[in-house]
Amino acid sequence: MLINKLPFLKKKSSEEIRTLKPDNIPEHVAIIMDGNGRWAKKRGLPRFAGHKEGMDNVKKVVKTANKHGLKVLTLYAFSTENWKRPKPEVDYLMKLPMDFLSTYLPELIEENVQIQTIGEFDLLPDHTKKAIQEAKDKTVKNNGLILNIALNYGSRYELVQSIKKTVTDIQNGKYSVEEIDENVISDNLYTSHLKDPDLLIRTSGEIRLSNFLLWQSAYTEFWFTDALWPDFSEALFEQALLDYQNRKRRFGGI
Ligand code: V07
Repeated sequence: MLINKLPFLKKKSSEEIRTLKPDNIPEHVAIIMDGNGRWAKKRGLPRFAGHKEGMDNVKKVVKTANKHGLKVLTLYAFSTENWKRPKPEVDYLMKLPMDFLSTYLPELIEENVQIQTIGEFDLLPDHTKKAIQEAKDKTVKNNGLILNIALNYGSRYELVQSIKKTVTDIQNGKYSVEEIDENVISDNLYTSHLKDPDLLIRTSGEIRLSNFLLWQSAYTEFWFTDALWPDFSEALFEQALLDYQNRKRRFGGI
């Protein structure tokens, strides 16, 4: 049979489509955790309650990421635009890293997770920085999943920084204008040490990138769900991974 020699011509059985293959798990998944305020509103609760529930869901998602052997999980926790929210909400959000780490850091250490961040870390409140820095230090030798939290992150700002750094390097004679290429820009982003995301998930029905990983997501597969972040379950995460496996990535080729 010709079809056995050309397996890519063969139609996938429904079984092949429904089961996760361990050899094609995305290495790097990025998530925009949207819909926490709406989750709370639907229940007549204050927005804070939604953020707290969303925080607890972070731990569940880390567990699923570990279960499937992901290497990097990047979560958009706080954008450069989020400072415009009412002060009490910003103050509450800035306490969540401490709340999260005081509850879950021991388990994360147990699970060999390494904590990293991307974004303008220095501009965070001192108490927030202190808690996160301690978690980074305590997990720096862990070689399991990288839990990469985007905090005070904005992609355009990140690109501006990268370009400024590139210009400064040129002024200092490190290389010439002709030598600027995609790698030079990438190497000056917060994510220089990470592979680009294979899959980007956004919850809560919004179909946009909102200044998240603009450069890094050039060839990323996107997956959207109407589920609000606190309702984003293991089953939905696995559905996203399965849908990823059923896509054909071409990276601009044919
Ligand atoms: C935040 C909960 C998740 C939904 C989106 C907004 C609110 C976990 C963290 C965190 C931060 C640093 C760290 C470990 C965990 C967090 C903020 C907001 C600012 F090392 N959730 N979460 N940070 N939300």
